[in-house]
Order: sequence, then C-alpha cells, then structure tokens
Amino acid sequence: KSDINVAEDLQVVDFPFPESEPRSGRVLLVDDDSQLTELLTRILGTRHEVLIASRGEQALQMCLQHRPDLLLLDLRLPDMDGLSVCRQLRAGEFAATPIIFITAGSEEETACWEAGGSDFVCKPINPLTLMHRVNAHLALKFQADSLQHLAYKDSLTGIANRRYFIERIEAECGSACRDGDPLSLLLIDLDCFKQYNDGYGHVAGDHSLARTARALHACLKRPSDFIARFGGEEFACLLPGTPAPQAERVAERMQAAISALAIEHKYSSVAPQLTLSIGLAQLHGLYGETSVELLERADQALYSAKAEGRNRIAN
Ligand code: GH3
Ligand code: MG
Ligand code: MG
Ligand code: MG
Repeated sequence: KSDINVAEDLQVVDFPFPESEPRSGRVLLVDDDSQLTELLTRILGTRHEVLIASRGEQALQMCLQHRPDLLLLDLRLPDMDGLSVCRQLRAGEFAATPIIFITAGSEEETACWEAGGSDFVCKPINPLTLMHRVNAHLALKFQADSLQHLAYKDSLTGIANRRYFIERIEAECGSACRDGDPLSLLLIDLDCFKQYNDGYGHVAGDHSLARTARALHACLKRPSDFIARFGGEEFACLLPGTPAPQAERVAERMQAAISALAIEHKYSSVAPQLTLSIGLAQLHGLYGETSVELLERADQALYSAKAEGRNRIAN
C-alpha cells in the first residue's frame, strides 16, 4: 500500500515546543509609596524577582548594580521626577530596557511616551493588567536579547563573530580617536591549517579551531578586551586602552596558550604541533585613522609574520 498518511507523517516531525510560560525576570520597582510597592511586590513576586527603590537616584544606582530586565517607574519621586529618571536611563546603556510608568491619570500619557517610556499603567492598578503588561514586555525583551546573542555569536567556536567585531571596532576606533586613548588590534591566523584539514580531516579541524578559540579567549584579562572569529581560521582581537608593547605581551600569551594546548600537527612545515601567526597594529589616533585602515595595517603585519616563517608576532 503506497498511500502516504499525511497525519502520521506530521506526527513524526512533531517536536516539543518551548513552553509558553513567560520566563521570570528581575523587576525594579521605583515608587515612594510603600503600600503600593508592597501590593505590587505581592502580585509580581509570584513569578519575578522584585527589587525596590524609593528615590530616583537610588533607582539609577540600582540599575547599574543589579541590571534589571524591566522597570516599573512612578512619575513623582521625592528627589526627582520619574520622567527624568527614564530619560537618563534611555541616554545610557538602558536604551532598550522596558520601562513601564505608573501614572495617576491619562493626562500624563504624552509625557511618558516623550520621555522614552515603553508603556504605562494607571492607578488604581488592576493586578491582572499589571501582570500581563510586565510579562509581555519581558517576553519581548528576552526574545530580543536571544536574537542579538545569536546574531553576534559564531556557532562553531562560541566566541563573537565577524559582524560583532566590525560593529565594535568601528565604535572603539571612534572613541579612541576622540579621547586620545591607545587601541591595539591583533589579527591571528592558524599556520598551515589547510594541511591540518587535509591530514586529519575537517571534523578534527573544526574541533581544533574551537579549542584554539577558547584558549585565545582565556588570554584576555580586561573586560574591555574582546576577540572574535574573523574568518575561517582567523581571529581578530581588539585591546582598548592598550598600547602596542602591552598588546605584544597579550600576543605572546596567546602563542604560549596555543603551545600549551599541544595539538599535534605532523603535516605542518613550521613545527610538529599547531601554531599561529599574529599581526599587531596600534591605532594612529592622532591622524584619525579609520577601522578599515587599522585592519589593513594589522593584515600587512600578519602577512609579514607569515613571510618571515610563521609561528611569530609581527608589527
Ligand atoms: P597559512 O599558514 O599561510 O595561514 O596557511 P593556511 O593553510 O592556514 O592558510 P589557507 O588560507 O591556505 O587555508 C586556510 C584553511 O583553513 C583552508 C580551510 O580549509 C581551513 N578552514 C577555514 N575555515 C574552516 C573551518 O571552519 N573548519 C575547518 N575545519 N577548516 C577551516
Ligand atoms: Mg510617588
Ligand atoms: Mg592560516
Ligand atoms: Mg587564513
């Protein structure tokens, strides 16, 4: 019997969908009315972690310290106006954090939107409406976060990808030129990797690439340093606030780390184990050098390292 049972076929591809329950988040409740904060904590606390601030300055401080996923913000606070708390958050790194205003009446709506609010709830507060608003905004935020994470991550190695690197290097070159701060770039390329794949196979090649990426990432010490997979077997590392001599120390650490991994490479013309070459360039901030020019110079340095025999650092 050759009839295809469509219903049965669909069963086969059925898979468990992620549960629709909203994830719990961290909510910062900013209000000086303790009766109201108690009520809201009871409502939201069943699902979310609730933090409370009774003043504007305290709220701004707590945002930096606790990085809430969402704010519920009263319009009138003892020390400042809720609208200006919102504007300050929007101007900084909380540009995309959902902020829901708690308003006394609809005449305040326009000001809330203009200050950058995401939504508002009117007093007297309906608990069910509040819970739905909070859950909806949190769900959107978590979705946006995970999409951004996916968009910026290299799936083979788990480190940042080229897209992320290009965005960051442009921003970092701009601010280093403006502030006159040093900025160094390392371009890192595995030696004789074509022979590695040819000799050990692509699966082993992938595995070694991922191990190398993790080892390189572990060499970074400052939170502002970052590394990305720039191309096939090439990585790019940006070191803000770091002049060339210090960047060279980082590059040496990277070579030592790869040497310590001791990944066998008997087909290499350089050494019996996997090695890498590094091109180093420091931004010419005074000339207002662009990220493209900096990348070009690091690439030339990498080319020199290869030409001089590989397994070395050049600038
Ligand atoms: P050199 O020392 O001059 O850098 O030589 P090389 O062989 O490393 O350089 P080449 O550019 O000739 O070859 C790079 C190789 O890297 C070719 C490609 O098969 C391999 N490669 C690039 N991306 C991946 C990947 O995602 N997985 C694996 N397994 N190999 C990759
Ligand atoms: Mg108040
Ligand atoms: Mg290579
Ligand atoms: Mg290459």
